[in-house]
Amino acid sequence: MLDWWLPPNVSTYGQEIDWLFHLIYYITGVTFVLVFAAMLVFLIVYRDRPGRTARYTHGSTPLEIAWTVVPALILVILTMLSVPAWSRIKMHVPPTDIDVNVTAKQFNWQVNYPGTDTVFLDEMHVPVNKVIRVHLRSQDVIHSFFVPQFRMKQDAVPGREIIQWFEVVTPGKYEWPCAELCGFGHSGMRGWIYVHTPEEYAKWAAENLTAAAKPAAAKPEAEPKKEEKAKN
Ligand SMILES: [Cu+2]
Repeated sequence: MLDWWLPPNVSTYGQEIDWLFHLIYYITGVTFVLVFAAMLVFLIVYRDRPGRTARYTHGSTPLEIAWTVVPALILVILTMLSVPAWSRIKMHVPPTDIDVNVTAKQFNWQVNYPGTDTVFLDEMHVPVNKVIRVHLRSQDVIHSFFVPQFRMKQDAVPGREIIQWFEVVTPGKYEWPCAELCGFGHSGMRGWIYVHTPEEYAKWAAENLTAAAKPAAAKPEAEPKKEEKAKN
């Protein structure tokens, strides 16, 4: 079935985002209908007819004040309604012991877990029902970390480390595209985030994040060599 509306939310803070999204969507939707209905009425009522002459007007001051103040008030109210969610989601990170380093580059997500040297390309593994603190960097241009089901989108900016977080309540495999046009291969820049049950995650971590697993993790090293060749 074609999924034409928002993808299902699996994040602890998704509902707060969706509520604001729907509120803004309905306000703009109603405004859109009213504006177009008024436009059509005016087109018909004031159409050119024989014998009709133009009437010059300087407009209506009360009307102009009204249509300036009402949208301004709506924007101020929307801002005030957004502040709690913005503050909770973007300005604070809940306490957690799970950190993941993500360094974006043209055109991959490079994922590293503190305490290990392993770099995973385009895949992240995390446990369900845990706050995941992401340390987001970029090594070249601006990229954007986007997981629609997590309701999370954050630019990765060269020269900055941006800390964001998410907590997922449903295990699964989630698509992880780059949402900022970042160059020729942008459309192919995507990864997958695997959200595991605690047992599955423990098993994955034991196999991939322990000292014994390190030799197996040579996968990403082929990548820089390829680039050097391409430059020559
Ligand atoms: Cu990108």
